[in-house]
Amino acid sequence: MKKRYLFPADYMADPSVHVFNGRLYIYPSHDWESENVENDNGDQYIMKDYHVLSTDDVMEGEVIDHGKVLDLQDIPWAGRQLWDCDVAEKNGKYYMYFPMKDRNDVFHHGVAIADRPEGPFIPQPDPIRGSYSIDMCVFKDEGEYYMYFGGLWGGQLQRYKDNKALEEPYLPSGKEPALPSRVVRLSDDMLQFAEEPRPVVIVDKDGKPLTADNPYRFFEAQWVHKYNGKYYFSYSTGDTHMLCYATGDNRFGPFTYQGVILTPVVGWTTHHAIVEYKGKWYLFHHDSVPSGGKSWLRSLKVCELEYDAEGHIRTIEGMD
Ligand code: FUB
Repeated sequence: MKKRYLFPADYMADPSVHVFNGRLYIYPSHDWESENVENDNGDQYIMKDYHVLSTDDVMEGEVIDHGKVLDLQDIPWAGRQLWDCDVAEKNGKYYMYFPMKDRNDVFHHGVAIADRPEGPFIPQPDPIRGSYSIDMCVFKDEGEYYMYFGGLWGGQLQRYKDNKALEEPYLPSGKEPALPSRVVRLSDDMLQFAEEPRPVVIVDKDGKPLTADNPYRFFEAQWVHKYNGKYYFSYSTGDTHMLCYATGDNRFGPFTYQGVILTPVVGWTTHHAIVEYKGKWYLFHHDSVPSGGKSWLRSLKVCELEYDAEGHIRTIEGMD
């Protein structure tokens, strides 16, 4: 299968991808060389700004870097670490949602606004009220906008239960239900949550929630798309290093586990977006091959994604 490194000039990761005005826009994290020892808290991911990339030909065309569109030092509540962002368009304005640690090292979600998909994005003064954890995907469905979010370990999801901060983090183990991703409807002005976030439960073929010891359970990097009327919820399994997916009949789930989209890549993290462009489906993701395996220096990659006649996604080899 043909694959392509999209932007060899720099280390970028965590692609969120959308088609705006007929052009394909990529909103990645911008990786930085880090002196930190690699740890489970993700301290090696010290990103400080965002760039926007775009193209009109995914496998062959020129990928344009529109430059720096948001800088950590311009965000009033900034602490550190700009991780995976996403962008949505409403009424001609473009809203970038990004996770960042505040000065107490707690992740919240910021919003920054632009007049064009390629930015620049101007940050709001404060984070979204009640926001927590990382890795947002904003999905437009029937005229409303929904944000999916959450990530374990360094992503801090284990610090919350029922949308409240816990005194002590709690990570389920063994046969306990795995920690779920979250979904929330955004307010009409796109700047706040319109309701309390709800859990996104992934169940097996018997309708039982995947358990914490299941290697295919949710960890981080959620993405949602629709294919043939079905909702596809895809995600990274984190410490088992796969991209997997589950399907459902509505945006809130539960989603039934279906299979592996991408087997492990070189590097610890795996993270993706699935998008249709000019009649073909693509998997955008990253790996650490060009940096010689440094997990904090990742490179954007793309390949075609295929479904079988029943709508199952064909598994792609991560090491190819
Ligand atoms: O890029 C930092 C973190 O690494 C992301 O938020 C995760 O999804 C993982 O890719």
